[in-house]
Amino acid sequence: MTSLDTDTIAAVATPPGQGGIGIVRISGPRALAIGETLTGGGLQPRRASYREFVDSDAVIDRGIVLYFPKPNSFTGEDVVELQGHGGPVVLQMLLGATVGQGARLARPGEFTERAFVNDKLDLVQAEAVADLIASASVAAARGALRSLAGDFSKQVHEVDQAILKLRVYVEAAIDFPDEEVEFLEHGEVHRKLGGLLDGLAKLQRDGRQGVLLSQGITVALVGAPNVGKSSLFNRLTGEDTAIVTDIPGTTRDLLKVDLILDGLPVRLVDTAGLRKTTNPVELEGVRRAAGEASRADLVLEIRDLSVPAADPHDALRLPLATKRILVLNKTDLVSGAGSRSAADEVYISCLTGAGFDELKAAIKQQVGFAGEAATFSARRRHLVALQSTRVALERASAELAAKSPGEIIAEELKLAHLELGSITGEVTPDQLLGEIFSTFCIGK
Ligand SMILES: Nc1nc2c(ncn2[C@@H]2O[C@H](COP(=O)(O)OP(=O)(O)OP(=O)(O)O)[C@@H](O)[C@H]2O)c(=O)[nH]1
Ligand SMILES: [Mg+2]
Repeated sequence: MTSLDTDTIAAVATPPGQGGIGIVRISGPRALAIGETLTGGGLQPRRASYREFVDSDAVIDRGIVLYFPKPNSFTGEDVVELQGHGGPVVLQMLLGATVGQGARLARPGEFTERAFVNDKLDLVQAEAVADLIASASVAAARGALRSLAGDFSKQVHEVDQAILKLRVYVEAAIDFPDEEVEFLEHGEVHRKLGGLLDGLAKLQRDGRQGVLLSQGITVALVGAPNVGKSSLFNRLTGEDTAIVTDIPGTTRDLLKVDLILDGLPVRLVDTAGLRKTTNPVELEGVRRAAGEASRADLVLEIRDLSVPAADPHDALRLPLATKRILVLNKTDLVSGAGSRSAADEVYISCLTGAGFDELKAAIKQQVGFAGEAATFSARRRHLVALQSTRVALERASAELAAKSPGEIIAEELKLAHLELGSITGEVTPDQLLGEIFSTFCIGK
């Protein structure tokens, strides 16, 4: 666990700009003394008092002061909140006054980091705080709240306990060498490992949903000029943002809009039509389009049904790993088209809106989004750790099948245990903690 300075930190906890109320938050051993100096003393735990906020005899503001004694506070330390008027100058004066009394300006996420260090939250819950603040949809906010409430941590903990039990079992076998072989061979370890891998598979599935829900996907619209990429962009976003003309090569810049597609956060990117060109501006557009296509989680490759298929030499060359859906546009111009949609091939008309429900369904299916059903928020970091846990458990299983010595199986189980522990922060290196908390906003 990280060792923390026991200094007192302060920050403006409300967003920058003007607002009805602005809050300065103080946490640490001197929080009460500083709060009392600025508000006249006599603060009662968890009681709101209306006070003047005074710095060196000058009244800065009037407002509510709250005092939460440790350990029953967000950070687990003494916390004082000064709730004044939400003007940037007033709040900076108030913050300056706390610093004048010995507080230090908090780093981003430092309040939540202290909550983690003081065991008020585990790492998954601390990350959920940031995800809740950043959530882009109602579903994402609900997911973050579930993680914050400990739903995800609980499931991780269950698998963690099962690995621990198995470790104890295997280590016991090693301690009784005469019985070791029998111990490991009579199928019990094999059965338990199988159960563990099943539990892990469920956690991985839920985790993937959680990542989709909280972090969303990038979808790039690519194709030859004039096929209707910008028309599709405008129809999906519901706004007339992109310029649409019948002149091939209209779009040059990348256009990006964030939208929520049935609960799935999507960053949609319109790109320049791909073709050979000598125009330097268009050339740069084509270069950016190709870059965007290779970075996106999903590519919608759009074709115009009303014109003959392009020369295969001009066909798009996307990295094989990129997921894609072939979108055949302008069905309104071709009689008989439009009823054969599949998960990776959809017929639409940007003019009439035909096929858009199928297109949305295909997007969700391609990225494996199961909908807004009860799930928690998760991060890619968690998925990586879950996968490493699986790899270690599978190695343990292979060693068991190969009748390897108990020590080797025990070692793999230990690795699996460490990987899983990094999710909730039981065995997370300080450097990773620094990275996680530095992405928070100041005052949280
Ligand atoms: N009839 C019909 N016309 C369409 C449809 N979709 C797009 N168009 C027309 O096709 C032309 C090109 O549309 P855009 O959306 O600008 O095509 P684009 O792929 O963005 O083209 P570039 O930006 O040049 O690469 C415009 O005249 C659109 O009105 C459709 O479904 N049906
Ligand atoms: Mg365009």
